[in-house]
Amino acid sequence: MLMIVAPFYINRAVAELLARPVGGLLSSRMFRCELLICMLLWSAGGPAANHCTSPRSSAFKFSITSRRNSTGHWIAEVKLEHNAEGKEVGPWEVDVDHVTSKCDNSDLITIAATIAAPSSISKPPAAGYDLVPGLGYYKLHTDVKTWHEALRACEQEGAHLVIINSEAEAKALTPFWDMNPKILNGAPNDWAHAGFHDLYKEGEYLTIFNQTLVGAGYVKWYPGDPHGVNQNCGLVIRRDNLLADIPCNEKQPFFCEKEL
Ligand SMILES: [Ca+2]
Ligand SMILES: [Ca+2]
Repeated sequence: MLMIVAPFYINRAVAELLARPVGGLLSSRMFRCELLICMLLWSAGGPAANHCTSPRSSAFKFSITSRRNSTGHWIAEVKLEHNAEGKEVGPWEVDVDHVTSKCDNSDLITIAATIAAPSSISKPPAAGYDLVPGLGYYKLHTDVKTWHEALRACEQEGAHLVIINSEAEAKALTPFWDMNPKILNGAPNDWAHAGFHDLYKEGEYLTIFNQTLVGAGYVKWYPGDPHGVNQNCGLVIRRDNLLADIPCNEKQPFFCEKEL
């Protein structure tokens, strides 16, 4: 995360001049934009970047422009350009705080831009995985396997059996079901192995990374589940992506996941 703060004083007369919606003032406005960018570069890059050239970066560049609208409010606009390749990059987020305070004949304008970059530029772990922005890559395998076979299959692809960590992640699985309306006959058509079990202690469900389901963030059981001693491996159900259990040796489709 990069935090950039660009405080500067601007004479009120100049501010009003720049704010007038007159085309002849364009050059003055441009000068003001350049001033902002230079100050931002200095803040971002330290002494080595303390010069007024065009912003250059192999990773990203951004600019902030500031104007006063017809109701007298200051508006800050941020433009961010980065070199993301393809669509498999996580979202960038920009938050801008713009505060104006008056002191004698000057306005103190503080613009704070917080840019949160993706933690890494990731790629699909294997063929057939689809990106869910902000969450990860997912694949509903329709080739049926036992739970332990599915566990290994996900790992061999650089992923893991899905662990639902939120309501949003549960909802994100729905399109994968919708793309595969018919996998098996009967009720098993609606079941897929997921990354939790109670293999260590009956009734104590843990994720494959030994987190409790509460700790993982999602505990919504299918009505009547979980069952008991003969059903120790986790399922996700097509209907609302609710959780259930199943005998581990039953062959089912399975969801793999790789976080961003
Ligand atoms: Ca997850
Ligand atoms: Ca059990």
